Amino acid sequence: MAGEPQEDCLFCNIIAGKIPADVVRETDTTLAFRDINPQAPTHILVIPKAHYKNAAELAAEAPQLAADVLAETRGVAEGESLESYRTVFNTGSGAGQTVWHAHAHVLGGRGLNWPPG
Ligand code: DGP
Repeated sequence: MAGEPQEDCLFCNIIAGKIPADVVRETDTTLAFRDINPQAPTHILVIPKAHYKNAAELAAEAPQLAADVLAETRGVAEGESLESYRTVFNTGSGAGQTVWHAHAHVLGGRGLNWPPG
């Protein structure tokens, strides 16, 4: 059920402390940790602690939590002293989503091309 922890979800297991992660920020409702496969000098994921399969489901079912995630992307950027950065929500496999727990990528520390691939 949306919002409930899923045993087979990688990010739910990181939240539960069962899988280690390099955590950089935490609030009551969100967790931010470094991506295991960084695509930029700074590449941090911000996730809601509650399980929603992607940003679309999160926005529809828990809009305040979606706002919390977005606010934390700003917190991450400030914490990393990023003047310019990109916030990305891959939604659906065709857009590159591989982990089915909503997450924002925060990428920075290098020039970023537009449009993305
Ligand atoms: P996406 O492709 O948008 O679903 O992004 C998933 C990201 O999750 C991807 O950039 C790699 C990252 N990732 C996958 N497994 C792990 C892990 O075990 N630990 C961490 N820190 N990141 C992971």
